[in-house]
Amino acid sequence: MTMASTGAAIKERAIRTALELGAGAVRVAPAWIDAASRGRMEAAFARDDFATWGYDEQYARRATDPRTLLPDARSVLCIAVPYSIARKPARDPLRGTVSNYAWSQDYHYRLRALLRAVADVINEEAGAPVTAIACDTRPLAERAFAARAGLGWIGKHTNLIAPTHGSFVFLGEVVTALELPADAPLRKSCGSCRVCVERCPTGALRGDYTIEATRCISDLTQRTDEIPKALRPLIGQWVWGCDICQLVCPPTSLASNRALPEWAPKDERAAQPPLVELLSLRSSEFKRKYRSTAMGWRGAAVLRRNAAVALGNALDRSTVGALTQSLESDPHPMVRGHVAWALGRIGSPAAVAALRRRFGVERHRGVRVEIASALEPFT
Ligand code: B12
Ligand code: SF4
Ligand code: SF4
Repeated sequence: MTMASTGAAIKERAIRTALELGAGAVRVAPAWIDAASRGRMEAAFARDDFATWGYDEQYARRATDPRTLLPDARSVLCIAVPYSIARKPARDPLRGTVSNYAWSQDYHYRLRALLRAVADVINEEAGAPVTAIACDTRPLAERAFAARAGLGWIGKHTNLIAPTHGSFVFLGEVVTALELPADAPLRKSCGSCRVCVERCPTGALRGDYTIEATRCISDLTQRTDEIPKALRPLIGQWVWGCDICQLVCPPTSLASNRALPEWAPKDERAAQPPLVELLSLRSSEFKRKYRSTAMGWRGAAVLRRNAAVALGNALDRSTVGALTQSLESDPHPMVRGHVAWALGRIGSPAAVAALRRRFGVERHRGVRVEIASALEPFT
């Protein structure tokens, strides 16, 4: 057997394994340095598009060179795992909305198991460890390599769109020292479509295939500090992630291939949690309900803060009691600050009275500033 046919046979076996374990598509990119993506990344970081992520030139260099993960890398097996489950959301402003990437078990567990199984097959064929795996958390420009492998194309919403699956696919990679036959990139783009750009509530998408990530609701709901005040009203009911630009995207809404049932929310509350309950989420309950999901990444206080913002957008006076309770007793100043904002938005006499009462006793400087600003229209 020649080296090339050996590579082809290993590739075929690796693909078969991945597909059997729930992958939707698998393709191979050569592990050369991706200079074009490096340039795009450096430009994005210089614009401060990713300020919340602390990415810098060094990250761009590392993420575009698979040898960061495996010193003798030759090929990157790129894998797309579909996770979209069709679901009719309940129309209830007192329920939050969770992105469909986060409403079942944390995808890192499933993807890593799949990637390890594929890596094992390659190692077994090679008779030695010749692989490294990556999914999300390691420095690798996953979408760029997936696009180069022809797994899909990068849309104006900056997600990779896979033919027949759309963009609701997770990406994972097996980097290997073996030379596997590479696939060609697709010759596709969004053309003149701009639907996602027009429908993004925060104006995060520029329309030139770049994103100001610090404006993206997905980023806003995951950050661990204060959400900029001007952006809070634009978040609507999202309490974790955001799917709007993908839900409106024609190649995704028309995609024929859907995910396995294991990606469905475990119940309705996982996809649309009642906001008043989420506002009082304590650590023990958080561990039980959210620790094993992608919503568990940033802790309970972040989810309570997000519930406060969504309640401030729901503008429902029946929630003033719960918000007042939270303003008086939430142990986290960030949560009390966002609750103050929500009460100011509702602006009913009871909400204003609660804000004034708390201003008299609140000691945290940041929370006092939030309360004062919430009371401004009423003074
Ligand atoms: C930081 C991060 C975020 C940030 C920033 C998002 C962003 N657009 O970069 C925030 C928190 C906003 C985010 C949100 C989401 N994320 Co995220 N995120 C990441 C992470 C960890 C790093 C991305 C990164 O380095 N960004 C910096 C930019 C400059 O680089 P890049 O996007 O990787 O690549 C760009 C260049 O390479 C260039 N490029 C390369 N080749 C080409 C070719 C052409 C022709 C063009 C035009 C451009 C181009 O364009 C790319 C897109 O801008 C990746 C995992 C990873 N390690 O890659 C997941 C990842 C990108 N996220 C993912 C997901 C699922 C999401 C959400 C959908 C979750 C949600 N529903 O809330 C949203 C989508 C929001 C959006 N519109 O992008 C998936 C995307 C899967 C897919 N189909 O594309 C990834 C790959 C995780 C995974 N392993 O599955 N995410
Ligand atoms: S995920 Fe939401 S906020 Fe982020 S770019 Fe898409 S539509 Fe805009
Ligand atoms: S909505 Fe249109 S412009 Fe946006 S990613 Fe989809 S096809 Fe491209």
